[in-house]
Amino acid sequence: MSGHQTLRQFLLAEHKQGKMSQDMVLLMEDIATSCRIIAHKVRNGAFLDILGATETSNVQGETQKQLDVIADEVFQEHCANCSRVAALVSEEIDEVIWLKDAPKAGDYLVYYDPLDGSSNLNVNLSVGSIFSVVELQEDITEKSNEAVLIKGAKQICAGYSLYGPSTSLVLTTGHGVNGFTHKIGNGEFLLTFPDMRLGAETQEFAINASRARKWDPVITRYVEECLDGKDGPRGKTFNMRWVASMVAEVHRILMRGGVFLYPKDAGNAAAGGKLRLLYEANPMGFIMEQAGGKASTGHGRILDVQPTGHHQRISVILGTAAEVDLIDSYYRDA
Ligand code: AHM
Ligand code: MG
Repeated sequence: MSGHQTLRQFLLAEHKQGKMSQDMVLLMEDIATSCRIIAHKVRNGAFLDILGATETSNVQGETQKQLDVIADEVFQEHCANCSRVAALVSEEIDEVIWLKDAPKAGDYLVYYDPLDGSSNLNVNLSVGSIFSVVELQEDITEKSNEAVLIKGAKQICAGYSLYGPSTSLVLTTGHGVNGFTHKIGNGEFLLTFPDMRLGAETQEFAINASRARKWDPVITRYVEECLDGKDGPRGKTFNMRWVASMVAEVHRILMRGGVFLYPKDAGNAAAGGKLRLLYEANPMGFIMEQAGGKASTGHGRILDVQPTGHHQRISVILGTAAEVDLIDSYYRDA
């Protein structure tokens, strides 16, 4: 016995306390299985010769890695096990995949990015999977792509798995955030980081600084003030990190605080930003809020944005609440 609660023990305890349905327990176990399988494939990718690009691109025009496609198949196969799942909405698939003939209110929609940060694969840096679950708000008569455009505030579960030095699984069902680590040997996810919380303050930020010439004046002001150090308006020295893997950045922020920015800028404004609302911004926003942080577009709470397309992109600023509030206030003043 390691003394750590297993994922199954944790899920069953949450179910007993009325914090999640039995169907959600099953779905979470299927998602955890998907993440275990993807972790195994990522770690053996060089031997299986699957680290490179495919001949295809996804609907957003991005070249897909072989592992993007493989990870998507793993999610599709396992999430379909839970009979309450009405549809799967994947970053890698053009159209919504409807699994039920007559989807009803209360059925689950599962949104996921099966392998986020996949440009890191062939240099052996951290990647991850992100997922989110929403209940259908009403019975569906027409199984269209528009039927899955539900605000992030309606999420009943979100999480990610980080394929780093160890494999983490971090979850929220709206009752705080809990982190599990995959134990090599018995293959179980064990609760190693219960009740993850963000501190009130931070001295660390994350942004792709190579885009500085494209930033709007608010982002430029915020970053310059961080870089000004002790003698500047912030009165303290900031550190900067950029992994180019959102799952890794969010995990670092959950562990030691910080703020992550992928704003809309002059280079990505036509698309609405870089990161996807349904697969990246909403689940990570929900996790941040549940850990005491915030997630904003700069002009309002990400979870309150009404989606207009299932592959929609959006400006993302998330992490320690005081920093997100400060950036929001700069946008109000601009
Ligand atoms: P992806 O879903 O195509 O992998 O793109 C999302 C990733 C995020 O994980 C990361 O924050 C960002 O793209 C990195 O972008 P950049 O290459 O501009 O650093
Ligand atoms: Mg991706």
